[in-house]
Formats: sequence, C-alpha cells, structure tokens
Amino acid sequence: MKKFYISTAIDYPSARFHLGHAYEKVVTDTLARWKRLNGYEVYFSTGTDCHGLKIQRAAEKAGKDPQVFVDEISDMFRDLCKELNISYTDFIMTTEERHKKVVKQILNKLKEKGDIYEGEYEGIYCQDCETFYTEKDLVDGFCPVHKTKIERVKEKSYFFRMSKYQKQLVEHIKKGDDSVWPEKKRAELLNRLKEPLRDLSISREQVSWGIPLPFDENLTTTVWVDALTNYITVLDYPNEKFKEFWPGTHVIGSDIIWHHSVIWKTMLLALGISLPRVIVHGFINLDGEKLSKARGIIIDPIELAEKYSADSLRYFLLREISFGQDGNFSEKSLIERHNNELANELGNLLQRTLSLAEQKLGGVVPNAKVDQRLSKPFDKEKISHYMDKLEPHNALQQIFFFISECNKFINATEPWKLEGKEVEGVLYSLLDSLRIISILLAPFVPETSEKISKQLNISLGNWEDVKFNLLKPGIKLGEKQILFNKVQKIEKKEEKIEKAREISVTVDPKLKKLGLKLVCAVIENVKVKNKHEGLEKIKKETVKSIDLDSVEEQKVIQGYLDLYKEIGVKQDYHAVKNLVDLAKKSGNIPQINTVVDSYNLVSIEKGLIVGAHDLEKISGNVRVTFAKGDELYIPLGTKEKMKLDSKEYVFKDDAVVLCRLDVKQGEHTKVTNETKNVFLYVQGNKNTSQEYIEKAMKQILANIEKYCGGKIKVLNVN
Ligand code: ME8
Repeated sequence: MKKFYISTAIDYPSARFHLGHAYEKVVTDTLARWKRLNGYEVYFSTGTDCHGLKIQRAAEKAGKDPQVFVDEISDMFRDLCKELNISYTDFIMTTEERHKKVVKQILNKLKEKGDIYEGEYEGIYCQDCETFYTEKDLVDGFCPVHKTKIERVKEKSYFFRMSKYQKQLVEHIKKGDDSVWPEKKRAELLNRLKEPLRDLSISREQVSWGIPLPFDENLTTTVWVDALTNYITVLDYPNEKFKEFWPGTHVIGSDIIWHHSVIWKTMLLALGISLPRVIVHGFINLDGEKLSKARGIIIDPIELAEKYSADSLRYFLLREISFGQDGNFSEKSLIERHNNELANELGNLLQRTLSLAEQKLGGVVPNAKVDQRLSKPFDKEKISHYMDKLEPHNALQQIFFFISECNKFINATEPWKLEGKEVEGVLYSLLDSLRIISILLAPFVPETSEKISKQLNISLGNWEDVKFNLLKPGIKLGEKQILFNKVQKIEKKEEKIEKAREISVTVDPKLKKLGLKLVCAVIENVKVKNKHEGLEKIKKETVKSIDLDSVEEQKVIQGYLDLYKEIGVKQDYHAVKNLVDLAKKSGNIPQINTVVDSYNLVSIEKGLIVGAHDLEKISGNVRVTFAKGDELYIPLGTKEKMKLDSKEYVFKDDAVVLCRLDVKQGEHTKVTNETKNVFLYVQGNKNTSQEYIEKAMKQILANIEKYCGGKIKVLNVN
C-alpha cells in the first residue's frame, strides 16, 4: 500500500485552544482523509508542545506542577480532536519518554558531526514565540509577532551550524511546491534567505522545564529543537515506521514558516535525513484581528460544533477560506452556509429522494441506469485536480455544484408525477448520485457522509467507486434521518458598530514647507476605559527603559522648537517635556484613559507630539493652519477661553480650535470614556522622517487596538 505521512503543528498547551487550532486540524484531517480515500495508508500526527518558559510560567501562574498542567490542557486538545472527528493516528506530547530519547539521539548525532559548538548567547528572547530575535527583527522594540515586550538574555549556549546548510536549503526550496507551499510564502522565504543565515542557539541555561542536553545536562534544549523533532519521534525514528512513512507533509500556520522551513530543514540536512514538504495555511481572524491565546482573542470551536454540528463548522472552515490565505470568522456566514448549502441543498436532496423512493418504489433501489443529464455535468477529475492543487474550497464548490445539479434535475423531471420505468430511471439516477456524493464528501464532512450511506443502506466506498451505476438494485433503503436542522439567524443582537463619519485633513502649504509632517488615523468603535492593568505595566516599563534626562535633548524635540522659532512664536513649554517632568516626579506616565495612555507612552519614548479627539465632537473637517486669533479655544482641563496668537498654527474644525501648536488640546473635543470614534494624529517636523512618525503611529494603533479594541482607518493628509 502507498504510504503518506501528514502532521499538524503541535500546539502549546499554555491555555485552551481557539478556532485557529481547530482550523489547522480540520484542514489536515481533510487532506489525510482524502489520501485514505485514494488508497493510501496514512499516518497522521498531532499533539502538544509541552516544554519551555511559556509553559513553565503558565503552570506557575496556575499554581500547578508543569507536568500536571500540560497533561490537563493536552486532554482538552484531545477532546477538540474528538469533537471535530480528527482522525489522527498519533497524539504526541513532547514530555513523553519516546520523544526525549529521540531528541537526545539527534543532538548527540549533530554534536558528533561537529555541527553543534559551545559559545555564549547574548540577545533578545520572546517568551510567547519561544524564539530568539535580533534588534533588526523587532518592530518598534516589541516582538514582531505578539507585539509584546521581549527579554534580554546573556548566557552560555550551544549553537547549531545552521549557516553551513544555507546553500543546500535554498536549492531545495527553489524546487517548488513540493518544498514549501504556497508560492508566495516560498518567495518570501527565498528573499529572507538572501541574507546570510546565522547559527542557531539551541540551548537555554535558565529554563529548567525542558529536555537536558545529553552532553551538558545543566542546560536544556530550546523549545523549537525539541518541538520540531516530534515529527520524527512519532514515526519511531530511525526504525521501520520512519523508513516507511518519511518524508512527510507538515501543515502549519504562517507564523511558524521559518521554524519549519529553515530551522527544521537545516537540522534534517545536517542529520542526512530527506526533507519534508511544508504546507502553510492562513490565519483565521476575527474582524481583522488575529486569534491569539496570548492576546485573549478567542473563539471556542467546541461551542460552535455543539451549537451547529461538527460538520457544519468543518464545512464552513473548508469552504469559506481559500486555503493558503487568511480568512475571517463570521458566525453569520457559518449560519448561512449551514442553512443554505447543508440543510437546503444537501439535506433536502437526500430527504426528497428518499421520500419519493419510499412512495414510488416501496423504498427499494430499482434496476435502472443514471440519466445523462446528471452524469454529464459531473466532473470527477476537476475535484481531484483541486485537491491535488491544495484547493479544498474549490473542490467543495465543485461537489456542491453537482448537488445543485441533482436538485435541478428533480425540479425538471418532477418524479412525483411519473410512474413505472420513468420514475425508476429518475430515482435511480438520484440515489446513485447520492452514493457518489457520500464518497466525495467523506474527507470534508465525514459524519454526514456516513449518515448518507447509512440511509442508502450501503457501506461507504472509496475514490474508485466514484463512477455511475454502481448502486445495486434491490437494496432496501435505510431509515430517513434529517442531516441538518435549519437554525435561526443569530438571535443575540450583534453589537452595533458605530461607523465613524468621513473626515479629511489639510495642512497649510507654508507649514509643510517648514517641515511640519502629519499622520492621522481614525479608530472606529473603541471601548475607552479609565485604565488597563496591561497598559499600566508597559507604561511603567517604558519609563524604566528610557533615559528621561536625555529625552529633552532629542533632535525631534528640537525640531518642534525650531519650527516655533521660525514662525515667530515664543514657546518654551512642550508637551513631551511636560510628560517627562510628570514621569520623573511619579515614576509613571499619567493615567488619563486607555486611549490617551496608549499614545502618551509612545510620545514620551519617541519624543513626538501626539493628540487625539473625539471624532463625533469635531464639526466638519480638520485644517492645520495659522490661527486668526478670534477662534474659540478652551484648553483641556480649564473653562476659560484662551486668546490665540495669529503667528501660531492650530488644528481647527468648523467651530473650535482642537489644539494649538503642541501645547494643549481643547476641552471641547477631548476623548472620554463615552467616546466611540477617535481622531488621532502624530506630528512630525523637519528632524523626523515620514517613516519615523508612521512607525510611531503604528505602535500607538497597536496599543489602542489591544486596550480599547476598534477598527483602524489611516487617513490621507492633504
Ligand atoms: O506555534 N488561525 O503552537 P501554537 C490559524 N507550538 N492558525 C492558527 C491561528 C489562527 N488564528 N493561531 C495559531 C506553536 N494558529 C508551536 C508549534 S510545531 C513543531 C510547534 C496555528 O499553539 C499556528 O500557526 O501557537 C500553528 O500552526 C498552530 O496553530 C499551533 O500554534
């Protein structure tokens, strides 16, 4: 028998799973079932990645022994697989003895080969990714994936000579779809691989929850070396099963391509093991936000499966998302597909056919042949072709096209009006088509496929049986059972999205000439709170990590002061300086509300002037221009109107001045806990590049998204 090995990533059992984990398992399961249908013996592995700092800390936080902790959460992942009919052959936990044995074996092998050497590691570590980064990788000083704080590490370390295998790796990746799929991801990788590879630190001195290095037991191996090795542990490397099934196919998400396509593959090259295929699926987002355990954005797949059925969820995930691309989760769309495609199209086809067969034929399969009107539109090759090209969404569409042809055939032939040979011909055509449909659907919605074949009273066939006229006459059809009950449209009131109105921003050309730069954004539908513990923590960390005494000397701040001088305004007060003074006094950035705090910390870190206003309190559009002197301006926190100088520039709308220079925003438009839509700007000057202020804006928006939610729109400035 032909063999096929496929795996999912192994999940971190740091917390309960989310829909993204379910998606990966469903897609991999579908590919595994597809291969089985095509006559392969399939080894399908999944499991949990149990070691490392993240797990160690999560267990500590839960007050549990780490082994007890990972056992409990791994059981939840097993339940998830059961609930979704994931047909895995092996569920591995990296704490198992069989795994520790293989990890030690390969580390010894690499050491003996001279591909592991001792040194010292000094660098940056993200606990959430369990990955080392360089300064260059960071985005505004934060982890590029989680946008969380990173840790600086300096310790003794062993290194793997990854650089030695770069050339061989590039040649392999260039081979095409069999190395890394899809092409776009492959191209990105090849681009990154134009830079020389650095050797990889493969040990941790300060992390005890891991597998000790066999040649230096005081250190543990890094989580990724440990985790990636699972793929050969499950095949009992280097024994018989491994020889039979390797090389395999790894299905993973786009955040861990580097680990699989570079770290793992170079390790395998060093070990003289042939290279697996890496298939990269997209991310499931919720309203454009990545689902993430670390960031608390979670959709519970078990809840969805219990509410709508496992097959409805599987169908939605496989049909809605173009495989290889990111997709959005929407319960509304899941319900629509459940009702329209599963209950109406498929469910009704089965119900109508079986009812008619009961009425007209006494529930027995007649002796007839399939009508050409059905056999003609059916295209088996197209379905295979889509599956071979890794387009399950298109394969499903093709299958449902055939289902819809069957429904049209009932409507056109009106079998309830027919008798004798005629009705026998029509119903045989439909029953045999349903037999074929049950086979076609097996990889995608296995429970439904079983239910159909049970109602036809036949055993489920394989790909060879996908041809017409194989249904045996004389079979007594089984008991009818509804496949999918229609569900009500979401009863729960969807949260009303307050759509922000359109707004434009213009800057006086003279100010532009003097170097004034601006990036503006609107954040729609925020939830402003007084404070957020997470935000308080990073504010404190920011104050600790920057040298407050040097902020005032920054070129950026000088840029503003020069600008004021040029326009002839005497100005020694400065918003950032003010923040610095407050931070020096209290050791923290003032706590106003989660929007203002989200930008103040970036403002102080980068020396930039940042302001925000309640969009709904702004009348008309915003103009940055010179003051006339008679506008209404009441500075924040006061009740008194303030006189403006016509030399200074202001941000104004149709009614009031929103703020003057950098100094103070207006009372009228301030952001409060009732604010729904925020207008935000970052001011740059001749000493800041456009890129610098855009980056700052990105950092602010990430904070606001994290602590206040909302949808971001970056505005054009004219
Ligand atoms: O990365 N949509 O574990 P993990 C789709 N232990 N897929 C998602 C997703 C989302 N929103 N979020 C995560 C790890 N995933 C490591 C793997 S393998 C040797 C070690 C995917 O629990 C993610 O891309 O963070 C990965 O493939 C899998 O879920 C497990 O993620």
